[in-house]
Amino acid sequence: MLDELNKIKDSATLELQGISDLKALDDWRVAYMGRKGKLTQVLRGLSDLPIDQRKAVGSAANDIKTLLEAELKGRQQAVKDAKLAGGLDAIDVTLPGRPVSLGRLHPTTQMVREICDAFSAMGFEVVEGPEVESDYYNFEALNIPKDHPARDMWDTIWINRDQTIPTLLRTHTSPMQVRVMEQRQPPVRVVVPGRCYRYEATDATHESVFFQIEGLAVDKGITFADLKGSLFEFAKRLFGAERKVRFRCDYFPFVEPGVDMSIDCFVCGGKGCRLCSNTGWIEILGAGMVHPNVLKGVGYDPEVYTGFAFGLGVERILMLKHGIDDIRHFYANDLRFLKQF
Ligand code: FA5
Repeated sequence: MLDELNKIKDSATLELQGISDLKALDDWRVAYMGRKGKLTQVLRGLSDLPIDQRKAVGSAANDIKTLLEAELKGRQQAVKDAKLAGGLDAIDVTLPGRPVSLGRLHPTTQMVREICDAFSAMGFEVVEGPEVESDYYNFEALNIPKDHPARDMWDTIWINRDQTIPTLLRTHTSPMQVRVMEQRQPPVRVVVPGRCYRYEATDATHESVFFQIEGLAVDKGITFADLKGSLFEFAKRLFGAERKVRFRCDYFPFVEPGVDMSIDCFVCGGKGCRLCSNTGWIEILGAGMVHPNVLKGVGYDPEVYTGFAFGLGVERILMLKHGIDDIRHFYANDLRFLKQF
């Protein structure tokens, strides 16, 4: 009986070495260790053996079974590895694909579009202008002559201060008021989104590069009521129909009168909270009626035409809308921040 077992072992081992596909390996397993397999038959016949042989044969048969099972496992793995290394199966087409990381619009771009859409719906055209400006458009044409103390309000990054036409990085989008009026006759209704630059010590609310949106409307008979109505409508579209607005006097050399506009705090409804510094109001923009000197400068007769202008900081509005506590997050390129928009 032991001889028979050894023969089974030798033939099984020899046969196994020549098999190189998984189906044939399974057939081999059935032939030797299946229900009617050669080794199984021997094990079944154990009970017919005399008691003194039974133990030795049984133990040898079990050892052979363990050995063959281990050899089978090793061979199955070798066949799989060989397939993966060389064949088509190296690519497992059933694996889920790696997710493609999709880009998205920067929050500032989204907000610029939202604000421009709100004004487009009121009949304003969107135009853009140069970021490298002349001293003339950034200051002089806006009623801010050389050495006027108001120039201190805009800490300027100069490109060339000494040439005949001094150039700078625009400190605000207001120069486009003048450029647009020079090129067109009233009625004029434009909004101008764009990057602005200031030589700032940056902090939680000040960046040296940031976005503004300028607005300008000039025609016969435009009054302060038009300014209030348009900006009130804009605030409602952006911050909700229930918003209240407040205008207070402010000074900008290119408007008269000048104002700043606040909305009632949309977090506390005007009761006072951290966002509105307990005032109940949040300032969102500067505005005013276009100064007669600016109109004269572009050849419009201020006795015939009047207009209003406004300018707002895009990141500041984003900060208010989303409760962001530091403007520097916008341009720090941290995807954990940007992916939230
Ligand atoms: C102006 O720049 C005027 N040109 C606005 C204006 C236009 C008034 C038309 C009247 C008529 P001001 O310096 O306040 O004003 O800036 C306008 C807005 O830009 C501010 O309310 C703020 O939201 C934003 N802003 C100004 N400086 C910075 C800065 N360093 N970082 C981020 N936002 C800024």
